[in-house]
Amino acid sequence: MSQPPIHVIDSHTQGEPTRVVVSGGPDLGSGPLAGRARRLQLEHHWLRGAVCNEPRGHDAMVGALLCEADEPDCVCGVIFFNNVCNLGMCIHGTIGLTVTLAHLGKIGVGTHRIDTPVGVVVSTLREDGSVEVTNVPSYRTAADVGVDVPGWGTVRGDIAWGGNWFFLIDGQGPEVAFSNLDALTDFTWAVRRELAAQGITGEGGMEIDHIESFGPPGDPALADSRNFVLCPGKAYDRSPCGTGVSGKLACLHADGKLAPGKIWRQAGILDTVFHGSVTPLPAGRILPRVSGRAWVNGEATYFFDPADRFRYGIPASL
Ligand code: PYC
Repeated sequence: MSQPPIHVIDSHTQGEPTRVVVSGGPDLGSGPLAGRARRLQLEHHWLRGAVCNEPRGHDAMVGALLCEADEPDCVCGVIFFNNVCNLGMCIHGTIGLTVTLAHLGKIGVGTHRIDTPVGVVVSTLREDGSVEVTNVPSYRTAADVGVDVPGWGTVRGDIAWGGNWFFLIDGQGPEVAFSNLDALTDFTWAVRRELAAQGITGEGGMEIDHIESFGPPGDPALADSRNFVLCPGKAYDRSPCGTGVSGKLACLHADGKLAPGKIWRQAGILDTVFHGSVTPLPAGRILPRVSGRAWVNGEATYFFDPADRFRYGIPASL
């Protein structure tokens, strides 16, 4: 049977794209979003290729499958994915999803609960069009961990959960600047490979699949820091990466460098800025709030002609 069309709405969050699949996606059944995300990964790989791979997508594209929520009082559920895997949470994607739902007339200004595979998040669409996301509880599991990286020596960083697993590096490797994208990609990719090879993981052996490198901001009047974030498929985040900002906030708070309610201004590699703050929780955890802006910039219907060899995207290997 040929695949019926799917309908998508595109947005970008300060440079980073989100493609929301609003209809025609696979039937993943019901129950907790984590189980449905596993089914998407194992049984419906075609969606990732159709949405995130060329010829329709590219390696920086983040897909967002709109679902029924399982948790009560949520406006919707969502499963985020990129060209290689699902994401636990995605803040730039939640900001994109929020403006997309508003564009569709499904929500207005105000506070909306959204179910995700790692827990419920709360998205607030403000009068001025900006969006604040209250993320899942975030925390640092290890500080100042050394990993030996050929060509770079011992690279030190913190391990933190912000809805995805991050290794956060400060002041090492290539200068964090847009002119250094290739060198930053090589450096962070080498770190990621060595973390995996040396068995350095997040909790429960979870792979650390996001690497975040920090340097000074381009303009200290606008930001406190600039980051480069390498995503699991080797693309870099064009935004400051909200789950990465959550991990950073957890580390800053654990180091006594960020008081509750104080604003941390995190620039990404394009010098677009997310604002973050923390509310302390028991056991050294924090509840991060991260805000930014997104713009709806396209809408499409995808067709799946059985005669089209690349209807599900060009695979990583032929
Ligand atoms: O904003 O959380 C984020 C994110 C994760 C991966 C790409 N963006």
